[in-house]
Amino acid sequence: KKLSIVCAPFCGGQGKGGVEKGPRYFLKNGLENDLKDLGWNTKVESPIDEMEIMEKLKVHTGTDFYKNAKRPNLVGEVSKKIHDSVKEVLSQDRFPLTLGGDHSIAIGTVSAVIEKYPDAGLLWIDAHADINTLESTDSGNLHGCPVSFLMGLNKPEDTPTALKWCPGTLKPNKIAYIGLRDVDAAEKKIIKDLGIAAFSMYHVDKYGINNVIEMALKAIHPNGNGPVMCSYDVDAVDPLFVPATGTPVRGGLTLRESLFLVERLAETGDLVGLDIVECNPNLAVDDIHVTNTISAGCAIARCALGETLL
Ligand code: DIR
Ligand code: MN
Ligand code: MN
Ligand code: MN
Repeated sequence: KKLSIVCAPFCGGQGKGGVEKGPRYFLKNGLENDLKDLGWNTKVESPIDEMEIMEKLKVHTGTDFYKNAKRPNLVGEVSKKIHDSVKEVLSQDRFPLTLGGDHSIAIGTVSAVIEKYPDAGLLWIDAHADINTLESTDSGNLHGCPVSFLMGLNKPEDTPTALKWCPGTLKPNKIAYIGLRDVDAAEKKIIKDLGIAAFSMYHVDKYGINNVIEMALKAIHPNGNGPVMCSYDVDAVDPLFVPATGTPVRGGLTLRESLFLVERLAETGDLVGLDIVECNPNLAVDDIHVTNTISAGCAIARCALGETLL
């Protein structure tokens, strides 16, 4: 059991500073040792230089646009570095646990996992669908767009140069969403038209979290098992438990539901990669909010990587 924690301290996929502090806070909370205690041989990778990126952010903000999408070239550059790091980690037969940063970094992590495991299914756990295209995005924030790049939904002639490296091979029948409750009209249309499996909070309430995760796994691997990549946006969890995040939406997963999901994934033995993104300590109103948010994020990592209650 070997894993690498890939630090992705990047905030350029959205507008709120502080989300780049995620990896530092997770590590300060003792995550690496906790994973060692679970029997993992651990390493920490830092493929992007946080100081350098924060400097570049100043230059790119206000100059780097594609239509109304903000900082596409910086997002492209950073996500490529994350991609290369995750690929290297996978080539060493280590499990990639990537700590964001905002969700735009998943362009790098998910594409790298798919290159290693072409039949991998993607579980996207999030209040948001993050499937806006450069055409459909209202906010212009690229953390709302990674799935469209992973799927190749943006026309090649419409793709910013620095994002052209992303293969865009993810098929609609290889994605399942869990936790959705704030989906843009254009995103709803894309999800419907492509027939993507999407379990909103309505479905969690209707069927229960246990049935929802089974249905989601069935959707990406109809014949049973197969590699699963999980990209976990902590805003899927209700802001009561995870308040320090950029775009909180009430009515989310309970803390137990959010952990049950990954406990079940660990149990399948099929998990091949995990991202935990969008923890922003700057957005907490007090220290308890920081602690709650970071400890929930760390618990998601531990449960996905084998921690059990008994
Ligand atoms: C919105 C919000 N759909 C957007 N997305 C967020 O900006 O495209 N994703 N917050 O995490
Ligand atoms: Mn590649
Ligand atoms: Mn989200
Ligand atoms: Mn997200």
